[in-house]
Amino acid sequence: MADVRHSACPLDCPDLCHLEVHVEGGKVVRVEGGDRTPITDGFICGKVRNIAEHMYGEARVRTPLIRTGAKGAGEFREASWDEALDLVAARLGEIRARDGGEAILPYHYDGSNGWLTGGALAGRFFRRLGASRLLRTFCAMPSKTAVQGLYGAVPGVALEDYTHAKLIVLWGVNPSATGIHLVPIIQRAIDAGARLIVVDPRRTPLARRAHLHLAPRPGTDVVVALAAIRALFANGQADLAFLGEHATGVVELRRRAEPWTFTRAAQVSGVPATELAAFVEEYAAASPAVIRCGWGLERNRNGGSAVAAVLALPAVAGKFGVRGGGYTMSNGDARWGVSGDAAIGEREPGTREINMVHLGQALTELRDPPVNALFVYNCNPVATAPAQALVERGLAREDLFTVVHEQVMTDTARWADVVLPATVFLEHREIRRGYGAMRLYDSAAVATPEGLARSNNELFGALLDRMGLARGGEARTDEELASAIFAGDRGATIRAQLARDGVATPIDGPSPMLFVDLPPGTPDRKVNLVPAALDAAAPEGLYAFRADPGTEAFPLALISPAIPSMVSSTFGQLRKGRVPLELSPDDAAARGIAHGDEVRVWNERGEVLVTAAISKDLRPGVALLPKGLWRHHTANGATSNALCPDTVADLGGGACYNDARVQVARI
Ligand SMILES: Nc1nc2c(c(=O)[nH]1)N[C@H]1C(S)=C(S)[C@@H](COP(=O)(O)OP(=O)(O)OC[C@H]3O[C@@H](n4cnc5c(=O)[nH]c(N)nc54)[C@H](O)[C@@H]3O)O[C@H]1N2
Ligand SMILES: Nc1nc2c(c(=O)[nH]1)N[C@H]1C(S)=C(S)[C@@H](COP(=O)(O)OP(=O)(O)OC[C@H]3O[C@@H](n4cnc5c(=O)[nH]c(N)nc54)[C@H](O)[C@@H]3O)O[C@H]1N2
Ligand code: SF4
Ligand SMILES: [Mo]
Repeated sequence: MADVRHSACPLDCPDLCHLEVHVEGGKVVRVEGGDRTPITDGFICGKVRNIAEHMYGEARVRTPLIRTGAKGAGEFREASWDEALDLVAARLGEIRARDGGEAILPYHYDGSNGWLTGGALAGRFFRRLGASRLLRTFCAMPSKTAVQGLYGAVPGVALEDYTHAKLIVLWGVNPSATGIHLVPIIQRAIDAGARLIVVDPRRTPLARRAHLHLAPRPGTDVVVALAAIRALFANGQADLAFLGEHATGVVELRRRAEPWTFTRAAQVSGVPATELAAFVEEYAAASPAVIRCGWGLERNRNGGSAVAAVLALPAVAGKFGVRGGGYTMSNGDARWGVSGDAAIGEREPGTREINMVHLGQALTELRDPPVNALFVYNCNPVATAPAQALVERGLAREDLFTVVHEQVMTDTARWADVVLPATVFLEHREIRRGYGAMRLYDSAAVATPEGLARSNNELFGALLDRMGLARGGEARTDEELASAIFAGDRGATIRAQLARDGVATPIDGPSPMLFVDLPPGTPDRKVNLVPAALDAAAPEGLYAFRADPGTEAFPLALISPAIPSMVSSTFGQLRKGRVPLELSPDDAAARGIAHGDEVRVWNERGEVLVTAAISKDLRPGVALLPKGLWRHHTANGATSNALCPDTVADLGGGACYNDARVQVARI
């Protein structure tokens, strides 16, 4: 008989599901959705339902491994933890003594990591080493910078409140793949009479159900949103009373929107002027109206300005103050009153900062000191960083010492000198709060670690000891780290909620309303429509439109959105077979390409060999190869990331994956 144990899913997904995990003899046999939140509502995605295949599959790393073959060949011998840790500590110690701490680069993102495995002892270890600091920009930096500039660190409309909306706008977001629990909520709203508008260069599953679908050229959302703002003012549909009381920068925003007539915006975005007008009419008339802003629109040169302009819409049109009205971006900024940073226990040093987008450059060009040790955890950069060929050139350096702490043998781990086996979240304790669902869980380990796998804190705790960086009396065990996070009255309240309900809610409750339950988090408690700091940070000022990077040689915009069967690159080892490049019928015909043809996709950075799939869902000028693919998904082992530039967005140093411009030909 299987035991049923409770957990929560900390994968990089907005929904943060409550899980019921069926465990037999310490092993996970099946996972089902729980009912501790209305969002999970008893169901979960297939990836986590079948996570046993990931945990116990042949790709799982079960012991420490030391490289025996050439760099990147993926040939290793098994080793004990003692041998592997001695080697890692010795090499890091040598490099630090010779070149300084900054020659060591920790490289990490957010695969399935909350407050215990995301920072904590890893943060303490690299801070005390004096390592280079990583600017974590793969995702959400332009949008976070924009939303915090306009509204401060506040949550948006709760996903469960979408049932109250009369109009739902999905802007650069594809919940059918990336946050499936919003789909039935939207359907309930539609059944109750709500309208649905989708803004996306391709016809997503929900765009098929939408009453209006605007399909802008990638990277032109700022223009679409500014044209809507201009029209709202010009038509007398702006809520001047709300703006007068609650906003600054109104005149300046209006001035910046002024050039974007529907005609001009249509030329740039490819969205017909009639559709722009229809959007404004529907948006102005409906209340409650909510915009669910996603991340598809931020991954380009104009991403920060685009998100800012989209999020200015509910202020201009006066959509706040009613349940189900306003916007949702990331709800990671709900007020918890406690923070994972408390577990790090070491101040950030003033060492150099390296934008993770520039990994390839950092490994091949950086001097004084060069990066001579790379320590990867919670991340799979060969599959997820831009400029893939440059990244691999860097990883091939004989004089680079690379350590990868991983659950499975990823394309990145294959390049390592030492691979260390990591636990899966069901094998360790994790504390995580959602960035869609406004909930927090503290989930104990429910399964026995596979093989010799160790959690991030076990690994970095051992390295703190081995390198003489530990200090007596500081928090080290998961329970001590959790106590540091939950210190104080607020922490005690959360712990009491967790003990009673198994899930906790923010200070402002599970579905706080901006302007009703809490004001904006800006210094003046108003919406700052043109925040000075953002305006100074953006190279051509906030709300500037920078032209398409396409050229005559590389005219097609290659977008790389998320797919249902993986989370970024996670679970890619389970997805067998090749993944096709999707082309619009027009672009395929212009190149004499038929469905199923072998094609070459290339630009000045690299090439990918794949089969073509003709998709009527794509607008002309746009091609699609998903994010997170592994080498085995294409014929030549390169993926969309081989074609992605390592340029950065206008705000937050964000990655510009969707600025890849390519050519395609039959082979
Ligand atoms: N199954 C699954 N779930 C996931 C993930 C996953 O990989 N798989 N990833 C997780 C992560 S890390 C994140 S950040 C979120 C992302 O969640 P989403 O934002 O929903 O995901 P994306 O696929 O990046 O982009 C959404 C949509 O943006 C569109 N798009 C691309 N360029 C533009 C543009 O310039 N303008 C507009 N308006 N739309 C554009 C794409 O066609 C796509 O349909 O999902 C999370 N959930
Ligand atoms: N072309 C293209 N590329 C993209 C994007 C795009 O739009 N286009 N989008 C980007 C986005 S939205 C994101 S968020 C990034 C994600 O980039 P990554 O964070 O690199 O992607 P993940 O697949 O989430 O990789 C996380 C890895 O960490 C491992 N892991 C999980 N938990 C643990 C743990 O507790 N300990 C250790 N040591 N390892 C663990 C997993 O096994 C997995 O291999 O990718 C980006 N890449
Ligand atoms: S990946 Fe998302 S939908 Fe799937 S179980 Fe985790 S939180 Fe739920
Ligand atoms: Mo992401």
